[in-house]
Amino acid sequence: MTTVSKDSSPLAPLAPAVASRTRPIRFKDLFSAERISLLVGSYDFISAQLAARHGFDGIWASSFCCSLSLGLPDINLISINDQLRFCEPMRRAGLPILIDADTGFGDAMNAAHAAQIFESHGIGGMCIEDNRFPKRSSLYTGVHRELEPVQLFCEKIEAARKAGNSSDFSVVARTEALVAGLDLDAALERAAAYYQAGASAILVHSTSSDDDNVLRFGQRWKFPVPLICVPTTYYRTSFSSLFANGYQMAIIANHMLRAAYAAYGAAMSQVRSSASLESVEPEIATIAEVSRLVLRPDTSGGLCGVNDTFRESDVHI
Ligand code: SPV
Ligand code: MG
Repeated sequence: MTTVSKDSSPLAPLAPAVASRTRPIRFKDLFSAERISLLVGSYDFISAQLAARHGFDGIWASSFCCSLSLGLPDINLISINDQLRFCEPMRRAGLPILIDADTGFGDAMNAAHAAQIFESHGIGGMCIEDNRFPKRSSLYTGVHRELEPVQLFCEKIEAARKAGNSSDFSVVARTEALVAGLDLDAALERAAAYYQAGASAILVHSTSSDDDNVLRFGQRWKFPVPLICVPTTYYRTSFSSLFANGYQMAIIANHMLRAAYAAYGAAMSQVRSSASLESVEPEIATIAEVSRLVLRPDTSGGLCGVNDTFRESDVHI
């Protein structure tokens, strides 16, 4: 079945990247034998900058967070150009970006087109999931879930891998088998087929609060590509336990957005109840603190120089 992407782009297309911004990040270099790598779900410059400042390894351009920040549900509404618009400020944080490309924007040709565009904008990789278009967020409950036939999804992976000009662009294949209620064997079977189709890494998703299937998947995985997981619902599992059970990367998918939402709410509630800005002032970042993200002190101690994060030649994208 050929799937059709709904390109309801609420944002204007990006101009092509300038040469200095197209240096690709080798996403695959994030995987290490010594420790688990951590990506943070981000959706704007500040969330990406905080991920960099706190020592995380990369950015997950989360469809859940990017959709929500546009006031949209995570149901395959955001387009290739939307994702590029989100990545534009995020890449100023200097971390490699893995774009959450949902179902790949359509069929194999759409996925290949997306891979070409993302790579030409210096993005490190994209992740496509085996949900059938139009997907519904894995975190939404009460949803009937159908997966792509394995062969069709393999064609998407293969096409996206071949579309890139260099082997440095990663195509992560994500299986939603466990989310859709299939068993561990079915999930492993799908992932093995995606490996054979050329996936650079496998993302195994689960929305169970129990990590059992995810850990057993990691123990049984025998192929030489890294495993990634998203421990949103089995949040009690430590990163070291994920690593010990075969995962080289974990995605902290939506915590930045949820933390921001809680902090915004707490501050505004305090302003509303105290009917003044006084009590909230010590609770929030200073103007200088946030301005320093984009400016640096000039010689007289003011803040007017442009911060290094804005030097295009230094930008890691
Ligand atoms: C996202 O962050 O958009 C993801 C992870 O795809 S999840 O929301 O858990 O599906
Ligand atoms: Mg997503």
